[in-house]
Amino acid sequence: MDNTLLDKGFTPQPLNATHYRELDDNGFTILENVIDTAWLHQLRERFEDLVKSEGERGGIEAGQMKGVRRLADLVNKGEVFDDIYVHPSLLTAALHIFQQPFKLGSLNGHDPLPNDGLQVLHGDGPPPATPDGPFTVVNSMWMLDDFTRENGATRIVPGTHRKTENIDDCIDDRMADHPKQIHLEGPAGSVAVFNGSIWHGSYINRSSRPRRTLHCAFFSRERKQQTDQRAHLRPETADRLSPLARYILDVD
Ligand SMILES: O=C(O)CCC(=O)C(=O)O
Repeated sequence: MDNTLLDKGFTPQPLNATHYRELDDNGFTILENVIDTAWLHQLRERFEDLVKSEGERGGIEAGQMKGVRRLADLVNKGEVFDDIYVHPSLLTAALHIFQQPFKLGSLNGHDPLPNDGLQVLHGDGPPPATPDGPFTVVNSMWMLDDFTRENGATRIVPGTHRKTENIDDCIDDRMADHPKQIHLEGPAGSVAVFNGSIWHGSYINRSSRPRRTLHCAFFSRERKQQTDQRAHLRPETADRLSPLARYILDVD
């Protein structure tokens, strides 16, 4: 447990036994109905506004990808994103995986364009030193659209979060389908939480529809953030942050 998290105002929101088992055994779980309809519309609207206003610069703070509409540093790009990285169920799931203090690594957006979006299988963090950890990255996928196999729902290889080998020593072609991969499918408004060491990747969007998501990633506290929140923090963001948000962002 991280007592500072509690001191700063975090109230754990216990998940059901299936979620904990899936996080432990498979390396991921899907929480449904996290985003209500009104919030979902606001998030989609802001996603589209930012894609339009940022144009070719979209995602540049964290990394752009051909064939994918990307956004980055969303902490500083709208109040509508404030409740994501302090969401009680998300923090509860993250703490269950980490078992140590953690902070936000980055909050980004990702939408594979039709007939594009295939990404190499990868882990977001290094393989753990032992199959039981310690784990240093937890990621989450906030589904702004229904995630289906057809529109490029993320592929993921269950159980690989416990592999201590480097992925390149296990797979010759990381673009190819993996025989054990499955897809993170779920209705819009769901949040998939996964151990960052698991092998996963964005998949081809074979539909003509968007497959928008927000990636809210946490890193163990000693790691360097993908987005340095102290450097990026805008005054208007700082003005509305709770003590818990400041701790998660590591801006003090
Ligand atoms: O949005 C997805 O399907 C996964 C993207 C991903 O893993 C990444 O950008 O590193």
